[in-house]
Amino acid sequence: MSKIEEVKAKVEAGKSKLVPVLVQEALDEGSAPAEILQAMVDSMGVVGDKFSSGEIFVPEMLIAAKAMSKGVEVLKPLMAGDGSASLGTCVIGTVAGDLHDIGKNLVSMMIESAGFDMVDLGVDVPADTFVQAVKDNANVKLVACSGLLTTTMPALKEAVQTIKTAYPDLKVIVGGAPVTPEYATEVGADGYAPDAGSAAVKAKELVT
Ligand code: B1M
Repeated sequence: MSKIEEVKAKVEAGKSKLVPVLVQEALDEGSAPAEILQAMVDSMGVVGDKFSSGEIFVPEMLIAAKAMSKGVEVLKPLMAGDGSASLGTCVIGTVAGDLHDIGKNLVSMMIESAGFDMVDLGVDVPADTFVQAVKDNANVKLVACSGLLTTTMPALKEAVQTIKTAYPDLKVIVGGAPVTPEYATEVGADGYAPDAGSAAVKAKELVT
């Protein structure tokens, strides 16, 4: 089994102590950070499929998520930007009722590496909290809202509309597995991205 395959297997098995060690070993063997990251994202897809088919339950999903987060911590310094030019501040969070944060964290990491200063509000963020964060922080140019559940799509809509009502000119980007470009347009977002890499590209495009 290659080191990357081992990383995948141990994320799926939720081995939080082992995953960061294996990620480091994969790096030491010359694997690219992006390749290792993609392997872990693929593992979460497998975990989701197993949950859907009733093979595993919420606790197993949770420990797999923790294992992936530990692996991402090892990669984060390698994927950060050089900090030379700031494009402004980006406020990011997962919308109200939604506790999924791995995708949001990856998006945050990539937007940061594109040159933004990040203010991460975490998960389960009410619409008004996004607005408050824009008030409380200097030079906010972008708000990024993540939503992973079909049941929290209305919360995503509320977040975008509340932010846009308070700050009509502020750019808002949305994303997450159930979000489509059509939905993003419908709720009044300025941008949509399907994954973390394209979120960084779109973020930059929106403010420059
Ligand atoms: Co949950 N969960 N979960 N879960 N979970 C999903 C999302 C699900 C698809 C699993 C399934 O049924 N196959 C399903 C949603 C179904 C639906 O709504 N259609 C689901 C469910 C049902 C639930 C619960 C309701 C289960 C229950 O309690 N019965 C519950 C809800 C809790 C809540 O939020 N209120 C629940 C709970 C959990 C855990 C807490 C156990 C855990 C999350 C832990 C954590 O995040 N810290 C969890 C996990 C781990 C998953 C899966 C397995 C993995 C999610 C993940 O991290 N993926 C997931 C199945 C799956 O995704 N296949 C599932 C990896 C991550 C890198 O991808 O988050 O999609 P993703 O992010 C991507 C893109 O979406 C995009 O870029 C990211 C990186 O490329 N993106 C953006 C995300 N945000 C963006 C923002 C942008 C742009 C792009 O701009 C701002």
